[in-house]
Amino acid sequence: TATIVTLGELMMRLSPPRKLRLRQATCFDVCHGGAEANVAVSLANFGVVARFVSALPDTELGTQALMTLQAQGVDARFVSRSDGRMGLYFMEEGADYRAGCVIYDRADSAFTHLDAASVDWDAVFDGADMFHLSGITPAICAATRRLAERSVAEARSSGVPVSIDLNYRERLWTYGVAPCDVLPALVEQADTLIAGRGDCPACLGIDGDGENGSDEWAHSLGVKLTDRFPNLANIAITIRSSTTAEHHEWKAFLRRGDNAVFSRAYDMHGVIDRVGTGDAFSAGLIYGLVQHQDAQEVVDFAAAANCLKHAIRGDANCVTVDEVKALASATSFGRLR
Ligand code: KDG
Repeated sequence: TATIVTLGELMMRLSPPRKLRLRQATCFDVCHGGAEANVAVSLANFGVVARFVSALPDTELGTQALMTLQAQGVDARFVSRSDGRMGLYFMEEGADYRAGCVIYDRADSAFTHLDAASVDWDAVFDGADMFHLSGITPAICAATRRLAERSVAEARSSGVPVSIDLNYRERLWTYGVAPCDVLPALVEQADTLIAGRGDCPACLGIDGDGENGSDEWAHSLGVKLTDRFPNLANIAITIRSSTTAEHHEWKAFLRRGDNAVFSRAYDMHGVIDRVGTGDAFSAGLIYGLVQHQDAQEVVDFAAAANCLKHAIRGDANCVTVDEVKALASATSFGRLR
């Protein structure tokens, strides 16, 4: 079975129940999330080995977070326990035309104290088929940027292909560098790039031609990215047309060598939780790639995984390969029920 390594921060998420606004809340629903951790949980649910590298505080909150990873079957042997606090984020769910919002409370988290020199990189990448990182990790602070850079370099020197999801979060990147100062050098070393429709202009200074989100735009963006980053074997772009917090259309584009394909477009109604849908896509894409599926199968599997995540509360996609395949191959379906 395949082994995928991911590295990133796992936070505790606190959200008011029943779509209450934060200012109305008298209690919070608790779960855990973080882009690369979400990918690991999703991959563990697909039955592959998902090895997560991180640091959690040596407190009960850290123990609780670690137990949620272990309960989902993630290989957490490389999650160290250290000084620093549990990173938190507060999430107000959107409803209809009211957008949701996220408030980070993660400064000085244990993850920001993770010293790259203390990680046994040879053991981390032993037997690994792919390493996945997102643009969130280098966005947090200078220390996590160094950690991200080191992890990619270590993966490369171990011969492990690298996947990067740009995952642009405008509100991170507050330590004096811009995404364009950091991410292109990481993408140069990657085999697989995953980007939302607004990510490439913001993170790489590259945009497609034509109307943003159109098929023509996606094709031209794929060509420009291939020209700029010739090592990229796979370029995936996710395209969400937002209407309201609970309804949008979504599809994905994958360029693999000269082969460029789209998934079907999903019409999403009654969205339960949109957080982590991009990570669900990344996990589906990685799963398809390591299973040697062809380009159309890969993008269809990843898109169906993304679609199912919209119907799952919490950051991570707790669905099986069979459930994803059933949706990917369904010839007729309506709303998520
Ligand atoms: O992709 C989902 C993430 O945004 C969420 O899990 C929280 O990692 C997170 C972040 O930094 O926003």
